[in-house]
Parts: sequence; C-alpha cells; structure tokens
Amino acid sequence: MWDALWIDVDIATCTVPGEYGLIENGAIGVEDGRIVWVGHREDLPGPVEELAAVLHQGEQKWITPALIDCHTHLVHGGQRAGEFELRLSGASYADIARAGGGILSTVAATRAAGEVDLLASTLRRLSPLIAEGVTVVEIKSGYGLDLDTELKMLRVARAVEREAPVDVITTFLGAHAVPPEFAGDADGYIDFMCDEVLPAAVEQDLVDQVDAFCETIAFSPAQVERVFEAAKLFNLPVKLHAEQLSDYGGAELAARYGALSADHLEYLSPTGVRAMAAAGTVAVLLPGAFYMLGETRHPPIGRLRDAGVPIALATDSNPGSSPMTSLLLTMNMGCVLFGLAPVEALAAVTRNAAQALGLADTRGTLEVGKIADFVIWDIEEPAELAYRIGFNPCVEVIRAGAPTLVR
Ligand code: DI6
Ligand code: FE
Repeated sequence: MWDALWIDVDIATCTVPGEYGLIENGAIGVEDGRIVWVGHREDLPGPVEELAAVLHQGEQKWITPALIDCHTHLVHGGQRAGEFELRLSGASYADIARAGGGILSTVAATRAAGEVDLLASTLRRLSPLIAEGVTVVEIKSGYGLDLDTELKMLRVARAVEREAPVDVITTFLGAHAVPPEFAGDADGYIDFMCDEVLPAAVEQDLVDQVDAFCETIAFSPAQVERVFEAAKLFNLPVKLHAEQLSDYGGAELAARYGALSADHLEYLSPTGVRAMAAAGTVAVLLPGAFYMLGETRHPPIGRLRDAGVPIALATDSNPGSSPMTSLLLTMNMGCVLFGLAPVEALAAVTRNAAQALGLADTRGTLEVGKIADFVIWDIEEPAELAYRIGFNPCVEVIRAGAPTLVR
C-alpha cells in the first residue's frame, strides 16, 4: 500500500519541454516522500480505497510540481528605499554603486545585523514565497564581504532550512562587490575570498555552489575565473551573474566552467548563447531586476529558444535591484516583459529552475521516483498561474508527500 493517493485532480507534470504535460482526471501516489505513481485515474492498478493509506480528493483542482526560486539574496540587513527614490529622480544603479551606495550600503547593514535578527527578517521575506508553493529556494551570501559576515549569512541560510518548510541551496557569492577595506585592490580581495573565506565556509559545510558578479562595476572575467578555479578545488558547481548591464563575456566564461546557470543575461551575445547551449548551462532570467531598474534591453529569448537553452525564472529577491518576494509575479513578468509563454514560465520555475540548481534528478517535474513536492492550485487552467497579478491561487503545498500548508 502507498502512503497517500491524490485523485480528482488535473495535473501538469512539466515532464516534456515546451509542454505542460497535462493529465486530466489524474492521480498521484506517494510513498516514503517520493512519487510512486502518476497518470490517468482510470489506469490506476486497483480500486482507490485499496491503494493507499490516505486518500485525498482534489475536487478537480490542479496539481503542478512545487515551485523553485533558484536565485535569491534573501539574507540581508536593512533596505534601500532611499536609493529607489534617488533612481526615480534620475540616478542610475551603476552611478549609485560607484558612489559607494548600492550593494555596499547593504553590506554595512548586514555586517551590523545580529544573527537572530537576520534570520527573522529572512523568514519574513520567505513566507510569501512559501505561501505560493515554493519548496526549494537558493540563497546567496555576498553582503558580508568579510570572513565573519559571509559565514554569518551562510549560517542563516542553512538555519532557514531548519526553521521553514523549504529546502535551501546555499551559494557563496563573496565576489559580489569590493568592500571598503579593499578599495582599489579588487585582485587582493579576490585572493582573500579564494584563499581564506571560501575554504572556511566549505570547511563548515556552508556552501553548495559558487557564484560571482561579472560586470564592469564588479569583477572582470579574469577575476571571476580565479573564483571558479577555487570552486573547482572543492568540486563545487558554479554559476554567474552575467551580462546584466553590459556584454562582458561572462556567459562564455561560465559555460567554459560547465556552470549550472548564467543569470540576468540582458546583454547576452549570440556567441554566449551558443556557448551556453553547448555546455548545458541554464539561462536564469530575472525580470524583477529588469523591471525595477527600468531596463529596456531584453534577454535574447528567441536565440535562447532556438539554441535549446533551458530558461528559468527567479525573483533575484534583494534589497537593491529586486525587492520582490513573489515567484508568481515573476512568472507574469517573464511573460509580459520578456515574451515567454505561460507554459515556458511554469517550466522556468519548476523543471528548469531545478536544473539551474543541479537538482534535475530529484525535483522540478512530477514523475515516478522524484521527491513528492507539489502544489494544489484553485485554477481552471495552468496558464492562470502566470496570468493573474497579485492573486495567489495556491491552496495546499505537499512537501515530500506531506501536506505542509493549507490556506
Ligand atoms: N545583481 C543583482 O541583481 C543583485 N546582485 C547582483 O550582482 C543586486 C544586488 C544589490 O543591488 O543589492
Ligand atoms: Fe542577483
């Protein structure tokens, strides 16, 4: 007997690229936290009462894979509404960063924050994501830029997994900005990150993957390459903030290191697209940052599609360029601002987001053997998930086969 069986549901399995993988009048069987059966109800191997210990009747609601937010900076002190006001009166994101504001103002606030408060504020920002059916979230460091605070951020990210019903992937983003102590010495700062901070974080088992910010206002491809070499020593997968504000060749570099993903990509070149396709690197698009910064240059969606590069979407939740905590709104923005189809937007926060985190074997689709993380939605068709703005149709989240949230 299975542990539980869901019937009277319509299912979008997301198993086939470019399609919802629809199963009308479907059923899902779960055992030991994994999916053991998924298909049409009439094909079930016996009478429903005899198949599982618990029978859930879905009243013809929809089931999709649980959502995955594969790029966030959720752990941080403070906020930057003042900078938002400056930008609205004409300053650019890069101007503010060069003047010592931007990321560095959040660094000051994060260094000053106590660990307990940092965890509490992170959990508050996480809760709307959880309410939307997110069960896996990636969280980056990168607002510490010194040994103690980078470790503190990563410990908080790990603690999130103990305190909230989500699995957390932690990302070391020491190469996010040059801190004041290293002003004018970006190379010295990269040495410090590679030789001292990353090894200490790995030693304490705080790091699942490594990221960097490759941009004229941040780090050069040569500096990023040293970070990737350091990651390689620890067998850690890499990813990169690339081509957000200019074409700097970051995506090609990331592809050369077999990166799981390259993220942002508004200025991605045709060569970059080809390199990503060849390396199997996922394109993680962040329409929240595009929107918030009033950008006009779109990521090359058509080229990415033609080249078969999987496209993911994420909130990029951070206090500067994307103070956003809704993955459903991100899906809507992916469609309206970037021209994705709703079916692509759903894949972008499920199967492709799983791939961007190296979790494609266990997450992101509804198929036998995968972890039974799924969402029950009160909708009439799956395109509704990307269509509404500011309305959350999630009624229940199933995590490893167990209902964790009922609204
Ligand atoms: N790109 C981003 O979108 C975030 N970091 C990055 O490298 C923004 C970080 C911030 O402005 O605080
Ligand atoms: Fe980011």
